Amino acid sequence: MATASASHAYKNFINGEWVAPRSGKTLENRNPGNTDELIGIFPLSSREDVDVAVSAAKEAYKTWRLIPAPKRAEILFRAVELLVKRKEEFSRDMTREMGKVLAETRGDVQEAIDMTYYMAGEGRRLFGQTTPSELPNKFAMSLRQSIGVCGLITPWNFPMAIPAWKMMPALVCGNTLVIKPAEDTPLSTYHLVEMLSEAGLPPGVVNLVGGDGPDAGAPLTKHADVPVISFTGSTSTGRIIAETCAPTFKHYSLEMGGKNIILVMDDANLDLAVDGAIWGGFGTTGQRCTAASRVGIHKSVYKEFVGRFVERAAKLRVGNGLDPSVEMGPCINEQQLQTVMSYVEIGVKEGAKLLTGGHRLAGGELAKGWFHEPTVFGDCQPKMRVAQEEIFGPVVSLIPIDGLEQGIAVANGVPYGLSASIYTRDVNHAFAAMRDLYTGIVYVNAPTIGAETHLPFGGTKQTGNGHREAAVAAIDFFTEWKSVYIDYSDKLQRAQIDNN
Ligand code: UN1
Repeated sequence: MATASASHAYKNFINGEWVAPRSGKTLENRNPGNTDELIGIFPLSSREDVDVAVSAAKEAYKTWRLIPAPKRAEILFRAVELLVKRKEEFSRDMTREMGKVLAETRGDVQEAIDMTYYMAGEGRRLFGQTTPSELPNKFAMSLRQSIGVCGLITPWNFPMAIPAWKMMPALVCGNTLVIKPAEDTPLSTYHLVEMLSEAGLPPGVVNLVGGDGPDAGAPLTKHADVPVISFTGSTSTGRIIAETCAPTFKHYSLEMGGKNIILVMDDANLDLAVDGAIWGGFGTTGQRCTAASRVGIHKSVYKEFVGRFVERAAKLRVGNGLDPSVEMGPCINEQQLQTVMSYVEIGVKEGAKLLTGGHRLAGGELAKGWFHEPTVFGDCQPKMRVAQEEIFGPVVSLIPIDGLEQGIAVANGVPYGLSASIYTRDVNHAFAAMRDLYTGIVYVNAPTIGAETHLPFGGTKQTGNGHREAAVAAIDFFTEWKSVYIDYSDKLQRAQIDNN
């Protein structure tokens, strides 16, 4: 069988074969840090390609769902061993296609590894419950059942981790799937699919269809044979997906935007808080849904924190992520860079104080990429657009706060609710914040990024639709509960009636 990496022209993976898109259309995947570098030519699939992939997944589901979960998990264990062996190569490829620095792409592949080990372990759990019946000689239990073909749509900022978050629980639970990765970073998903195929996954269980949202993603979300959709991306696309799924009551899980905050209290270890805010704000060039794009700082330490933070931000080395001295890579594409630049203008216009950065970086080697300076706005009002809207770039808005109560109000006063953090040495403040921050994730004395795979991941309000990824929460999403009653009394027993 031809492998995806045999040439620069990549294909779709459908029913265990690498096949050219029926659409005949392709897309160039270029390095966002140097657009002269072509990573590969990838399919731009159409509805027809999606249809073929869904039929393959539907057919494969008939047998895959009946394979015992521990056996399904063994394939995942084999795949993860292959991933571990090739971690460095895949990390380098990811830096080339996505731009983030090698330390971070290693983290991304590691997150895929962690999730695969975790979900493979679930193959021997997938616990249901047994419980006493209210009637004599009657047995009651709940079982997890697979659902069917899952449509997975994944973003470019975590090109291997997020596909793994969705694929591994879907598979171990007995579902089959069609995945459409982001058109900016398809290669990493190709690598993941190749590993699963090499590990012995039966044909049709995983299908990969490259392409964009309107032509490949939309037909997948609309498909009558796809009862489950899992999406990570923007809130505006998530809303369209919700509308698409509602009429037929598909199950859909949405992971969308964030406007996460770090609160720095007057008793915080400021060195630690500055370290955390730099990493949370500028790690992955701020292109994480968990990025710390706001920092709320107690007025009594505001000046000192801002001085240290701005000095560090201004010194960050921006460039090609494969260079070990580089600390921050490019924006993913021209459009994202434009978005960042437009928010800089918006911030200046609405009266935020531009403390450092604010410009595209296009000198020398950087001219061929989508680089932007680490940018900090000071003296922000909580309702300014730069303090309310997700920018998804290297821009951090600093907001002075009076104390814990107001800090929490500022933290919660945005349309999103993914992640929040507090730096404090006061245990009372820490516990009050853990209780009152209305987000899916809270950190104490650590930045807003860095979720681990065995805890639920997701957020409140416009960040999500009530579901969580990772951990057992993912198993909840990719299965359906079935309650089973077995009456061995040999007579009619009426619940709620005969036992009273
Ligand atoms: C995302 O930004 O979409 O918690 C996911 C984190 C990472 C995952 C981020 N483990 O920052």
